[in-house]
Amino acid sequence: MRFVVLTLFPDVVRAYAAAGVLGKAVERGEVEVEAVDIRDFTDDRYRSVDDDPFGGGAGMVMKPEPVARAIESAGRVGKRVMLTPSGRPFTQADAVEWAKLDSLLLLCGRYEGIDQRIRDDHVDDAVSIGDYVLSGGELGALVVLDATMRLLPGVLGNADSLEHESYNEGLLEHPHYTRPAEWRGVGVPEVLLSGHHARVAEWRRRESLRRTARLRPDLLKTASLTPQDQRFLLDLESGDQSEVS
Ligand code: 6GU
Repeated sequence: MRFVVLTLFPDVVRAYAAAGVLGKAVERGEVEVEAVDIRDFTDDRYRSVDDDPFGGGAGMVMKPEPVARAIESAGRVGKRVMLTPSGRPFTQADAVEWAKLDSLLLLCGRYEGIDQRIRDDHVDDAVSIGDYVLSGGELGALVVLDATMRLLPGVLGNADSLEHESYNEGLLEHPHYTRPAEWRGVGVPEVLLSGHHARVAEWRRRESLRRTARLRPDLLKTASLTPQDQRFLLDLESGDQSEVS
């Protein structure tokens, strides 16, 4: 899959794309990351990419022409997505959809924003990665890139992790433990050492439900819950078996 990232900081994007799982996928040719410097599409002697906002006020706005030229330089792409705190929330469902495309263009804003005419007519979507303000869209673009590329066949190298993720869909993950079974005086839940697969699966499901109820109760509204899940959650509410973890 080809990712084209339009940015004023192409080095940041290239550095990230060279590391870890993504770096390996790039080396293998499964993922291509093109970091395009928007400044290369200016034509004034100062290479200026921003200007004062019409209507006045603080801050600067990214000029439309260099951005439009940078978008056009990418050629045909599957989707063009702008990263901005004023976008709709990016979700795992977007990553699943976008992983089916052959290419994705990610447009990073800086300054107060990009001229609205770009958003209206030159991109297909505008997303945010959360309710906080970053100084630019680069971290958002890398979040979208990472969440999307790790769904591509062959990238994770461990088909099992993804299967398990989809099984657990809509709930927070259960706790994980590894050796040693006692570490600094703290043990591991006995059931995990029992070798009893059905009981392990049940424990993990309940810990997922417990953690989700405690930390992300909003997710329970849309998660697919079995009658046993529902019963466990009702027991949780009445008794007080909840804890932070
Ligand atoms: Cl995508 N960009 C910026 N600048 N701030 C954000 C964001 C994106 N998502 C949340 N905050």
